[in-house]
Amino acid sequence: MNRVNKFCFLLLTSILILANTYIKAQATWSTVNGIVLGGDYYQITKNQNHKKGAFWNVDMIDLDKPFQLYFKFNFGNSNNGADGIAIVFQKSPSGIYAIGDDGANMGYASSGTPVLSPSIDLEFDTYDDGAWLYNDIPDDHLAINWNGSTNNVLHWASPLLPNGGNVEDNLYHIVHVTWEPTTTTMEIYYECTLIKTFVWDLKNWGFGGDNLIYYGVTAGTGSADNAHNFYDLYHTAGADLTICPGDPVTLEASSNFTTYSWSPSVGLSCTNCINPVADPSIDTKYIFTGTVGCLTITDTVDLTTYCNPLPIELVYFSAACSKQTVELDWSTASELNNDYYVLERSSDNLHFASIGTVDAAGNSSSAKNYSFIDQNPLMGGAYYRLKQVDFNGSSTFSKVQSVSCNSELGIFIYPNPSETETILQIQSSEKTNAVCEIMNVSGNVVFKKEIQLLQGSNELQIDESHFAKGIYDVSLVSRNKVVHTLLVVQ
Ligand SMILES: [Ca+2]
Ligand SMILES: [Ca+2]
Ligand SMILES: [Ca+2]
Repeated sequence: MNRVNKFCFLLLTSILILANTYIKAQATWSTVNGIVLGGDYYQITKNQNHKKGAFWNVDMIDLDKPFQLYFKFNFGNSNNGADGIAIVFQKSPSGIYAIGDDGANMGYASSGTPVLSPSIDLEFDTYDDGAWLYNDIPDDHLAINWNGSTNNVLHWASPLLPNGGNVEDNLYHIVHVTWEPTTTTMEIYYECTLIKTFVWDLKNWGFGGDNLIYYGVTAGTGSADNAHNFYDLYHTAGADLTICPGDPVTLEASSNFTTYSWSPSVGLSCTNCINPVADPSIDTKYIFTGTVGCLTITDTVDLTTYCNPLPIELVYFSAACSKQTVELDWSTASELNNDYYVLERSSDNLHFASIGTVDAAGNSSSAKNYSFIDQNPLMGGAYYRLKQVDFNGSSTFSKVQSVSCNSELGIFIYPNPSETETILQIQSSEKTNAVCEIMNVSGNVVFKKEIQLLQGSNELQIDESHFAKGIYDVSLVSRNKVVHTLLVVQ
């Protein structure tokens, strides 16, 4: 939800609250004849006779959603100059290349067949061309026309200044427009003063049911001229986010207002920077307030703090020899929607197969102990892992454990597959010499090393950075015993 607060000369005139409104973020402007001045400033026409120009946002606007558009317009420095700036909503076949005629047509209207049609045209007209042809008044004024013609009048002229007069003072003046689709109401403000409340079904009456349309600004000069410039104002707190409680996230706000601030300050790294780091521990709605001239607006970002709870809290999973069997034990601190466990075994730490299942507690907040016996362990040792399956079928895996019981020599590889380095863990029942060989699929030995094994667990580090990607046979030969396993290099 965004709010627009309008302060004029310290007088609070009104507060407008719009639900689910989005404030225009920075536009991507495409221009016809215009000049990008830099720093969000743009020139629509030079102060030369018979010029016309347009800037269109390449992103269309959605009439089904509320929006707020903010600009600063500079109408030039000559009261006798011409002709003014228009805010135009259009779906011309020419799209972002559309341009009308110069002079009193102000770049949106055409003296012949209209170019900008269909369109809704909000003209800020600074030159009185007379009531007869152009429905003008002596005061610089707002009028609303449609379909790219100065004669298709939807709203007759309203003076921009409370007491009438000229606005070509070579200063930038805030102009903003709000749209509320549920009431089909557009409000048009000049220097934060409401000039026109325009209730009209833009989507259905203006654009034949089309909700996605282009918008932009146009301007023109005739035999009198002025430079027509605008400044693109934007202020947005960025997209709503979901984070784990306390996890830091940088807020992607953007603003080119004069001042800005955040509230509340709880969980923010700073309250007057544009992109604070937020790490709230509870759901928090942050309000991003910007002020420029008479205008104060806010946008909000909702940070929802939520983490997917783990299905089980596994305290440990172990594999150990027990006579000629392998005993697998595990314990959980808590369980959530946990249906059953699958015990899986592998000879190479690559290909696992189920060796049995155990029912789970379902939901539990107290410690649970489980065990499973592998009655027929693999010769040479094996890798074991625990698969946890939810009631909805989703599953998670424990870390892999290895064990060698019924052999005098066993090799295990961590990690596998691997990229640049892996560890061979070698189990030996005695102190002895052995040779480790690694062979590629063509039968070429790429690694060979003689090693002294101690009784128990031994480790050998393999630098595989010079190995080609592929599958390798790893063998360990100790006196009359040979064991093999596979290594995958990625
Ligand atoms: Ca004027
Ligand atoms: Ca005029
Ligand atoms: Ca006019």
